[in-house]
Amino acid sequence: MKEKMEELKNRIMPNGKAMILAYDQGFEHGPRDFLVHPECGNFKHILDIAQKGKFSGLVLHAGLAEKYADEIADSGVPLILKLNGKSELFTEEDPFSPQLYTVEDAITLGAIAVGYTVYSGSKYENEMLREFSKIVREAHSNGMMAIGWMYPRGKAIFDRKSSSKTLKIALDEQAQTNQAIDETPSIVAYGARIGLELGADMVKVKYTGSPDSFRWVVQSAHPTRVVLSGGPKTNTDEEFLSRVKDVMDAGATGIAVGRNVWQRSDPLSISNKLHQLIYGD
Ligand code: FBP
Repeated sequence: MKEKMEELKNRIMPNGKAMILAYDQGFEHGPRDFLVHPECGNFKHILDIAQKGKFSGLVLHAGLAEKYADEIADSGVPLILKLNGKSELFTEEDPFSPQLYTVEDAITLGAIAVGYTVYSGSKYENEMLREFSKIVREAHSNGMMAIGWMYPRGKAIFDRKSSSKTLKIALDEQAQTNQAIDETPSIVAYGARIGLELGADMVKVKYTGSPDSFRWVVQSAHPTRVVLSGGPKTNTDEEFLSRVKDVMDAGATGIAVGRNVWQRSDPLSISNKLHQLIYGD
């Protein structure tokens, strides 16, 4: 099992670095994310970007993974199945993203790793922590990697009267930088650490605004690998590339991003630049 795990890890992290394309936004945000560029909603176009752009993984929900199983297998791009999800139509302040598929489903669909979002801080965090910890165990028993989308979120993290000491530190950080509370170093680092404590092999987190603060996130998760979540498309390629450079300088393993690649008019051009930054070629 250990050998299988090593082999699969090398596929998602060739040379120890990861460049993952996320395409679960049609579920999480809705097809509005595809309006900016008509081809964004065409899965074959996305798979083409993943293959030609030399991505080391592609994140999907089960529907696309099943409908395009042959094309994905032919492309050679490693599949990461996202096991939970929620739509943005449900707007309660405390989010819950239920598990929808199992590790067994992921294996049947040809995935070599599984992903799961944990909204720590939500009043439903207990449920998500429980589900993800079980998924990590099942994935590891099958020699697969488990990746946590660690996104602290919910009413409690906006409560200025909260008794959480981390939140007090985060509010001080926010006062200095004007960052969103869920992007402050203390909150992001705590989410990343929970991923490590639950056994995740990799955690995907938001950017904290500077290489120094991101280094703290990487240290908090160590030895779990840390990858950057992209966020909305930046105005220029350079702006996004500079953020990726910052996180790589801070010790990140790479990226797991979507809109900043496939919403661009020339997704292959930015993919090549990202590959250069992450792998040096
Ligand atoms: P992007 O790079 O497009 O931001 O995607 C990263 C991601 O984590 C997706 O996997 C997921 O669908 C989405 O962000 C969740 O976004 P939000 O932070 O709005 O919930």
